[in-house]
Amino acid sequence: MLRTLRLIPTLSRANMHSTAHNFGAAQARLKEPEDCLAFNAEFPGPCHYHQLYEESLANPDTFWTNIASQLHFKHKSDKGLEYNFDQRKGDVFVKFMDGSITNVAFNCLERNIFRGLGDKIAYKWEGNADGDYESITYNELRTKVVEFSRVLKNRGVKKGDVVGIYLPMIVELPIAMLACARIGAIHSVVFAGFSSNALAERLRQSGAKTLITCDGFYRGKKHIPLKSIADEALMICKNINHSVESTICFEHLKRVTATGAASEVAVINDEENWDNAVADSKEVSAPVEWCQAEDPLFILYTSGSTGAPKGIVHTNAGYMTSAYYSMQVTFDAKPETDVYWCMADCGWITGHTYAVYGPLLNGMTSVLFEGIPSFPDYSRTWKIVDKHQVSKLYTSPTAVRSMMAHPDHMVKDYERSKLKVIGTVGEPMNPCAWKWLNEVVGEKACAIVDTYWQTETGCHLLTSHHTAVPQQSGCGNLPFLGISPQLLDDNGKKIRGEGHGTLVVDRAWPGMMRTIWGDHKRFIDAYFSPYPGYYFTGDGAKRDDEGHYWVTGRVDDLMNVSGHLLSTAEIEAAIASHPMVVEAAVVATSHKVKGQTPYAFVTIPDTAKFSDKIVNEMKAIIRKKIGPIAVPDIIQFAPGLPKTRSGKIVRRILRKVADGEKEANLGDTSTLTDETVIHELWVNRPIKL
Ligand code: 6R9
Repeated sequence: MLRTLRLIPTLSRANMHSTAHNFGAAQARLKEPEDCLAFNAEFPGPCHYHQLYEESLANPDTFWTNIASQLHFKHKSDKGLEYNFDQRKGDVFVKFMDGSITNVAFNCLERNIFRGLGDKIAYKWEGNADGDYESITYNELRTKVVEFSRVLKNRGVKKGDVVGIYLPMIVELPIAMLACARIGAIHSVVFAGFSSNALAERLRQSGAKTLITCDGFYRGKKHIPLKSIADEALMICKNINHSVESTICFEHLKRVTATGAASEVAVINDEENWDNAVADSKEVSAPVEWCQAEDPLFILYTSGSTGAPKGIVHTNAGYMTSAYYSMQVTFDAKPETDVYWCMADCGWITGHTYAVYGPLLNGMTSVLFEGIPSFPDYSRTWKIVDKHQVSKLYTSPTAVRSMMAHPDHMVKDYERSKLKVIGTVGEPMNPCAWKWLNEVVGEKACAIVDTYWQTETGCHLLTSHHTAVPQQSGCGNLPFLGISPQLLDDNGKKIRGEGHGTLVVDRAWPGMMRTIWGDHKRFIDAYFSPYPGYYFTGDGAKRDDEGHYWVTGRVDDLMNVSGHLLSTAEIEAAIASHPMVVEAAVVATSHKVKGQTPYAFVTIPDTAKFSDKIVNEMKAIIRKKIGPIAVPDIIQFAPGLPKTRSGKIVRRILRKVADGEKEANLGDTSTLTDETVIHELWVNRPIKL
């Protein structure tokens, strides 16, 4: 029965019109379906990609509502996609199946149980310690979700309320998310690696009155006292006039093997304790809350280029449809036989769409991993792949780079014969990482699928689907079904055919964000004002003569560290809060494993000495305010910063210093107020060139 899930919308060819995209060359070379099978005969997938793609753009309403019809709606309206991307024509908005009524958690759980999947394993949980393992079936998961929905109801959480979730990768994380979805509450997951300040700021911004956390966890050998960090965040919340009324804390540490010394023992009051809360709410009724298609499902904060994080809002019907379908197509989902593993944390969008909603909507069995690829050693990933006979793996270039630095036997000692598709996300895939995945991990029998997308897009935008794009290193991506990307030049003019420009999208798709929580103006300013009529991704891209896209990186002031977006402004603000700092500028520099890493230039008063002590204090502030991931590898003393006459820091020059370029290769410096500061930057570089 599950096999019939892949839907091929039926549209008459006569209805199709050609799109503005230049796929001519690709199509000429790739005649479907025979030729695409030649690329990889083992993988069926959407061989008819080009035909499906044309259909998805020619008649999007039919295309998407046909897909949605495989999911459960209590009521279906006759609406499809409605949107306006051009603020000159009125408010910017996106809607899908407006007026329809559904529930995403019901679709993830009850719908699968009614289809006979109740005893199927939903999650195979691998703990941080090798040997800590648990599995949970769809029936059991539903029982836990209902239990926790009762807890939330008992705490007064109502439809439309925001619930903060601060948990590591344990089954209670999807349980808490699904319980929110079941009762129509809006979850706002905060990555468990974020600091108390970052958590407090997100709780305040989202208006969350309830916080779900756990006592602590181990990350490798390191004990993370999550409850103490959460308590600190609640204190900070009080100081910033936001009160969180209710905390629920899961006792996780008692069920795991300690892999290091516990730094602090959490204090959990009886009324905070998850198990007590479950016992106390047994009689509470928590039925499925039927939600409007456009009711918010969740908020997820992502870095903003001006510093303050943006609360991206996703809604029920559209997000559900895109998560369901993109999971199915990109990974060639075969729910009866697949064991799927998305290595991303649920604190990021990849964990939301491709570790929780996508796989559950498709009735998949997934691995949920609490640990890190380096613990107990770098063979852990492959040990898990072998143990669970993983067939589809979703990872990141940064994880791949960290693993490929170790001997091949750490992979080859483990069986990977079931592995068929390896997806990557977060950053561009570099050729040597691709080669390693292809040759060492996949032994040339796996499809390697780069996926480009964003928190804002909710689902894949560009992918190198292996049946549509030749499987070879350095191949670009094609748009996902229903996605219509464009490249714009510096004047905002569409680039036709080959070229390099700003990546935008000219029409809506169901799973895209709807607004920024509490700041619709910022939503318009950030994403729709730069190029009216287009969704602005913030990335640059090239398009080759075959219509393949190559994302080249951010065009704004964000950097991508190990697949996580960080704002330079946010790190600069943290450094500037050190009392000695006169001015700070942060740029991204390339890093062998992390892709990019922050590099800071700091000016202190002439009278003060730039010492290791000051540098360590600054690092501690960044760690506390943002989190360890944002700590620069190098904090360099800069007697002055290069500035334009209008006072704008010229980061182009700072990037050159950080990248270790020779002083002579500076480019034009004529717009600087004081050219003498430049030489000083090279003189003060801690690693001499
Ligand atoms: C899913 C996710 C989004 C930003 C995005 C871009 C970068 C993501 C990429 C990629 C090149 C890929 N990015 N995937 N760049 N190739 N395959 O990562 O969401 O955390 O919001 O980051 O990440 O710069 O704009 P998010």
